[in-house]
Amino acid sequence: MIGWLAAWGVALLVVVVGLLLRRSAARPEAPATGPTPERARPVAPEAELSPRDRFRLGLAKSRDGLARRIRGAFGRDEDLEALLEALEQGLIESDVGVRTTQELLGAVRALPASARNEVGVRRALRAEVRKLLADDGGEPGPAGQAPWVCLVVGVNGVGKTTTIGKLAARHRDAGRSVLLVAGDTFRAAAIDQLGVWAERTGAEIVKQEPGADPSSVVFDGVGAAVARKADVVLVDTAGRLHTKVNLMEELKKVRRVVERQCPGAPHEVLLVLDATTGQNAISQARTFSEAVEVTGVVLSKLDGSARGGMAVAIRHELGLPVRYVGLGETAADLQPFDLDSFIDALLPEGE
Ligand SMILES: Nc1nc2c(ncn2[C@@H]2O[C@H](COP(=O)(O)OP(=O)(O)O)[C@@H](O)[C@H]2O)c(=O)[nH]1
Ligand SMILES: [Mg+2]
Repeated sequence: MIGWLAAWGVALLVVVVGLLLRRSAARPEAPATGPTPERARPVAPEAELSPRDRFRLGLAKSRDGLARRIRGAFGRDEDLEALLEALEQGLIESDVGVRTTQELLGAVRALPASARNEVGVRRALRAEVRKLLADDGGEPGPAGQAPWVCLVVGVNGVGKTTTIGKLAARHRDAGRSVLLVAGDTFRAAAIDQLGVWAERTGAEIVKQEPGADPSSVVFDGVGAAVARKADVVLVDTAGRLHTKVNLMEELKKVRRVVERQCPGAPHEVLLVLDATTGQNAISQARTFSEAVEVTGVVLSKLDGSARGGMAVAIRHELGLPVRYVGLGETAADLQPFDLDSFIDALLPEGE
């Protein structure tokens, strides 16, 4: 009898442990409690992750930071003003931006007292973010134009060249021919870096010697793309800031050359902003917008930064759509901005 009971006990233990192991294996992330979880390693190789999972993984720090701040806003005080103040601080620390934060707080203020709890506030914030970002749409790309020309601009180190490499990979995967133009002629390393991406993705590249006039490279590159009937042209540009005025003049000139070589181009001017630079990115966006008519933003380095709120601020304060987010350094880490994935990754409904 005792032996029989012991056998059943062991069997039960095996089943329970098995179930627990399965549960933890199915969860790609560390539990939300305790200190900031490290960026969790995915169970599946990164290449097999769905876009939604990539958003979740890349925005882990932003999500945890915001969750802690929202949670911290409750419990101490029942007073609405105290709650709003704590939320305001949390949202601003997440780089949602002062003006946008006020809009979001308005939605919380409008909540009936019965919904003024963590779940209710999350719902209100989610709904308001959805409203503010509602018309962000789709991945830019050729719609009959050949070539379709995309100019990529931004200050040094934000991730322009890397983004071009990732974009080249996406367009190549979609079966398009791609030509890269090495318009950042300032350093030899920048030209080489683009060359590596060209090789890796099977794109063509047009380049000149370091120190060459960027406009001349762009003239050659776009001219070649027109002659060869390339599908997509991605133009890299320099971004060194110590010559801010010169840089803007240079970019205007590059833009004019593109227009002249290919009527109707550039079809897209992507401004790359580094999410880790916070509100400074907003002023960069203003400066670039004035010079070259930016049509969309790539928010890079969202992985590992606790400032995912930037995407909301950019859309709301600058009226620029966020086209892509950079969630790492590999080709698969550039993701088209998807509103639902973004909101679920940043502000999950029940956490
Ligand atoms: N973690 C992370 N690093 C990135 C991302 N995008 C670019 N980088 C890194 O940022 C650094 C600067 O990138 P680069 O493309 O050379 O910037 P550029 O000067 O604007 O052309 C490189 O080390 C890149 O690997 C991203 O989305 N996430
Ligand atoms: Mg570069």
